[in-house]
Amino acid sequence: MATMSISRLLSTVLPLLAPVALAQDDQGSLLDVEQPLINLRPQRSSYRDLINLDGLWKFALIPEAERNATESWSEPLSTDLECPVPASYNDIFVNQSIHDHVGWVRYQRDVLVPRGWSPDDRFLLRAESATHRGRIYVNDRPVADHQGGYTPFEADITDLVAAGEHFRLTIAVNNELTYETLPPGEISVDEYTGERKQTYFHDFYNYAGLARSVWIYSVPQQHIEDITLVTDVDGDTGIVHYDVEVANGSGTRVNVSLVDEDGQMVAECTGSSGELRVESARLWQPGAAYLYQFQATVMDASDDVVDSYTLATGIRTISVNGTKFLINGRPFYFTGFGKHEDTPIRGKGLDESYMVHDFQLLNWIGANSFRTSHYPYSEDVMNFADRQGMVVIDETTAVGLNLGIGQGPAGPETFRPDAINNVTQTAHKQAIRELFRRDKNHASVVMWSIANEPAAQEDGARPYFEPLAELARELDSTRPITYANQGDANFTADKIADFFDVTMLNRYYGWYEQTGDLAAAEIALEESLQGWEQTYPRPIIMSEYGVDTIAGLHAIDPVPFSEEFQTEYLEMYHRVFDRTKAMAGEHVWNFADFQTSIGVRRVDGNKKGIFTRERRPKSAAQALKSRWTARNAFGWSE
Ligand code: GCB
Repeated sequence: MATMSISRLLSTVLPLLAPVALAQDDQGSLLDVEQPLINLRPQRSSYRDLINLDGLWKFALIPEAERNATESWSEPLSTDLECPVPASYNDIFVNQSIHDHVGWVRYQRDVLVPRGWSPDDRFLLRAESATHRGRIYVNDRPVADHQGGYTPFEADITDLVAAGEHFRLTIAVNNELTYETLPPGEISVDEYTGERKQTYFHDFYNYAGLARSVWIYSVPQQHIEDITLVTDVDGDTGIVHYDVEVANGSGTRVNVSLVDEDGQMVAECTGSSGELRVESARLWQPGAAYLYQFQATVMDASDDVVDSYTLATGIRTISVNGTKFLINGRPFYFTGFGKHEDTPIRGKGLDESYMVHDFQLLNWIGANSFRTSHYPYSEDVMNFADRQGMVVIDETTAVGLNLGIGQGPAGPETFRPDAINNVTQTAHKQAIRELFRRDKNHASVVMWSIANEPAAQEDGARPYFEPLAELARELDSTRPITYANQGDANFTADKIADFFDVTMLNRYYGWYEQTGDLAAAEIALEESLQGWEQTYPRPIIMSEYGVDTIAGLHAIDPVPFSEEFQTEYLEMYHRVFDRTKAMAGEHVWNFADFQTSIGVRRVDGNKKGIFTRERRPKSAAQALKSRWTARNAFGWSE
C-alpha cells in the first residue's frame, strides 16, 4: 500500500468476538458455556452501574495433583495468603514455590451485589486481564474461560446472582505457555527434581495473575455493546463516522452527539450509524491532544431513554505516503521507546503512580510515542495516552515466534507442525481480533504491530502471516500495519515484509554483533538501512536499538555496560539515522530496565533501560533529551 488514507470503514465494522476453538489442554476443552461478546469497557451512567473489585483477594496455588479436579477449585478457600489485585502474584510473597509456580492458582473474594440493582438489568463480571488463561466461577458455577493474558473477558451472571445478595467469586489463573498459546513456550519436567519447568522464547519475565482490574457491572437489557468511530478531515471540517451496536436492540432508536472540551455540543445525528461533521474542528495532535466526547443514547419503543455511553474521540487522520508517516497530513517522526509494563514488586500490575510518572519522563525527555512491546497494555494506559497526546504503536502478544534467533541457518525451524503451527495461528488471529476490538477507537493508536521478531526468513513465515495480515486489514483499513523485524531476516532474507505498510527494525549492531566495536557497527547499520530503503521504499522506524548498561558504571574508554558506551552507541545510531532519508522514527530499547527470566545473559533482568527499573535516569537520558527536544515540536519532521 503506497498511500493509505482514512476511508470510511463502517462496512468493515469489527466482527463480534465469537468463542474461538482454542487448543485443548489436558483438562479438556474450554468450558462448555457460551462466551459472551466483549462489551465496551464498562462505565457508570444514569443507566448503568459499575463496581470495582480490586483489593486483597484470598490466594492459593492449585497443586498439580488437583489440576483436573476443576469442580473443587471454586470451593471456599481457607488460607492466610491474600494477594493484591491488580498485581502479578510472583514477587508479592516471600515464597519461591509461588514465584516459580507453573500451572494454576486461584483468587477468591466475596462480592455483594448492590441492593438497588434492578432485576430488569443484566449483571456482568469483567476481568481486564488474567495472564495467561482465566476461569471465572460464581459460587460453584464456571461462567467464563478465556485464553490470552492481556485482553479483557466477561461473564454474564444475571441468572446466577441477585441484587442485595452475596456470592463467592473465584478466578483461577493459569500461567502456562505452550505452542498453542501466545506468547508461546515449552513445559518440561526436570529429570532430577521432577518439577515442571516453564521455558519461553521472549525476553521478559513471565509474570502472571490478575494484573488489571476486575469489575462487576450492570447494563440495561437493551444496551450499547459496541461503538466504532472512524475520523476524517475535510478542509476545516472534522468528520466522525460512527456505528453503534445495541444488544437486544429491536425497536430501539439511537441518537448521537459530539461535545467539545468546553462542554458545547458541536454536532448531532440520529440513527445507529452515520456521520457527524464538526466545522472548524480541533484536531487531535501528537503532544496536543484534543478530545471530543461522543455520546450515544438509546431510546426504546416508547421513546424512553434506556442506555447511554460516552466515548472520548480525537479527530485525526493517518496515512503513509512514500517514505513519510503522516498524522493529519503532516510527516511525523517517532521519538520514544519500546516499553514494558514492569515495576518492582507489582510485576505487570497496573500502577497509576508509575503510569503517570512514566508519561512525565516521556514528556521530559522529548518522547512523542512508544510501542506497547510486546503485548496490549492496560486500557488505562491507552486512555491516558489519548489524553496526553502520546502516539502509540499497538502490539499483539505475538512475541517469541523465533526458535533459532541469532543462530543463523543452523538453528531450529520455527514454523513447523510441532512448534509454531496452525493452532498457534488460530490463537494469533484471536489475539488480533481481541486487540483491535478493544483499541480501535483510540486516537493515540496510529499503527498495529502484529508480531515482534518472528522468524520471517523462514519459508513457513509466509503462509503463517499472510492470513494474519489479511485479517488485520479486514478489521481495520484505517491504520497501517507492521511487525518488528529481527536481524536474521534482513532485507534480502525477509519473506513477509511485503504484507506490511511500514518497516520496523530491531537492530543491535555494536551489541549482539560487532560487540563493543562501534566503527564496524556503524557500517553494518548503514548497509542494513540502505538495503531496506531501496528494497521497500516506505517509512522505516528503528523499533529497537540499545545496550545493557549498569547504572553507575563509568569508564574512560566507552566499554560495553558502561553509561558512556550507551551514550556513544545511541549517538552512532543517530548519525546513521540522520543520513537515511526513509527514517520515520527511533524507539530506543528500552524505556526502563525490566525483569526477565533467569539466564546467564541477564543479571537481575534486562538493563537496556534509559531509566533504571526505579525510573532514575542513566547518563544517556540527557543526550536523548537534547536530541529529541531540539527536533521540531512533537516530531513534525518537515
Ligand atoms: C529484542 C527483543 C526484546 C529484547 C531485546 C534485548 O530484540 O525484541 O524483547 O528484550 O531484543 O534486549 O535483547
